[in-house]
Amino acid sequence: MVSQPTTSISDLSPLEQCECGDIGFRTVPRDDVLCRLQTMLSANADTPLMVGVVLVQINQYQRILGSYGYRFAAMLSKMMLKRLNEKLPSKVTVIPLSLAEFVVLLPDLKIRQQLGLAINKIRQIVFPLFSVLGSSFRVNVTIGASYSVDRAVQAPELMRLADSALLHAYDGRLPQCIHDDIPAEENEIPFLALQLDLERALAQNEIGSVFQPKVDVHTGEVVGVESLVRWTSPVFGAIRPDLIIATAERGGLINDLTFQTLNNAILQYRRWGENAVPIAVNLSPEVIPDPALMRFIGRRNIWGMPVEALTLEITETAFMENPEKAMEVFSEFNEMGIKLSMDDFGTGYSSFEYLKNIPIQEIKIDRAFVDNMRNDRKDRLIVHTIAELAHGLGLRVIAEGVEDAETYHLAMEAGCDVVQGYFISRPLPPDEFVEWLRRGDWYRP
Ligand code: G
Ligand code: G
Ligand code: MN
Repeated sequence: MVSQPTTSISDLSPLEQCECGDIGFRTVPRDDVLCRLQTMLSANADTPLMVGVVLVQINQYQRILGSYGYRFAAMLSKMMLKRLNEKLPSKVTVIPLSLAEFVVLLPDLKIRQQLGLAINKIRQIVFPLFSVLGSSFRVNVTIGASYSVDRAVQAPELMRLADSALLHAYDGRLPQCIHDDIPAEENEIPFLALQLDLERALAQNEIGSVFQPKVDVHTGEVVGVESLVRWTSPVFGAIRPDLIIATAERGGLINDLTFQTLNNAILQYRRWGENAVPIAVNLSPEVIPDPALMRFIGRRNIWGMPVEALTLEITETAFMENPEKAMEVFSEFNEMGIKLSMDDFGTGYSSFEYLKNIPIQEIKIDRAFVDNMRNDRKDRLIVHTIAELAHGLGLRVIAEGVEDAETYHLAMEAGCDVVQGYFISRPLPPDEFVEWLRRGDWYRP
């Protein structure tokens, strides 16, 4: 008689002893996924069929873990895996990469649209409530996908494309993304390398500023300039300003960038001497709560530029992300004598409550409204109404994005005080600004 081996509780590992023990959710290493993927790609080699990779990530999984614990979270993941397996066609492979991430491999796509349909199907499957330990749950997912458009693509690259699509979705706060939706230049410039080069450029003072004039609509007099960041990376070429800002924000470099743009402004102001005009600098919402920046701006003696000549432009959205903090910081700026301007007005969600109390001196109406005044009576009405409201509150009104004489006059009729845009001038390098000022040939009504 063969004696059965018996296991006593003391033989078990601590994990197995604990009552939450094994939920039976096994993740698969990426290496194994790549093997499966490569097999699918090889199987299609002599056919026109393509392979699709769909990464499905549960949003805020850390919140589920932190609020309900591992056991609960793992049961949810297990239910989701089960649903996907049951509801997707059997030729489709669903693999759990982690508790929060699944990869769905589609072996035989005929056209790209099928990938989109598969993504919709996955959303439909995931959407209905999950019931875990007596509680109902809605799971939200972010999806990144790729497919073998390029017939020669290998599994690791196809997987990377899906990962980069998922990243793009997160960065853009999109629900989903397929790799060929990503703008080409974003694929060409790897974020981490760009971040490193930006860090170096900041250390070496390579970030430049250009200046776009603002003129009084009635007199045509230059009342100031807006400084706009410019940078040509020696490695990647000219980088769009919004990409510079996004890279700086994500890479923890935004404070340095702000110091540099403020420094550029101060330096230029001094160099312009008798031609100097007030300068507006854009402030990223990320730097608003930074005490070091506040101290820097507050140290009047290092300026060599009267504080009164500085305006800070902050977008309406930035104001509203943290209104209390914004209110506090802006009051401090105000006490220092610095002017504040609410940028891109009309596109965010400011409440009248804040508009009433926030210590700003100026509103810049978003160019989307300004630009469209020529074509649309409603946009004229919006600009007119914003101007009237702003004047009632004692604020100056700027129309940005004025591109022709007609818009200039419409802005004037709508009651705007100042105009800015290509029609007056493009943003100018510092030396050209002085020349432009000397020539004095910009439009006057
Ligand atoms: O010229 P333009 O393409 O430069 O600018 C694009 C966007 O980038 C604008 O919305 C502008 O507000 C923003 N921007 C330009 N320069 C700066 C800067 O120095 N700091 C911040 N935070 N934003 C800037
Ligand atoms: O968001 P902010 O106001 O800071 O944006 C300034 C941006 O608008 C810069 O990118 C600048 O180059 C751009 N810009 C300035 N004048 C015009 C214009 O007349 N038309 C268009 N389309 N863009 C303009
Ligand atoms: Mn601006």
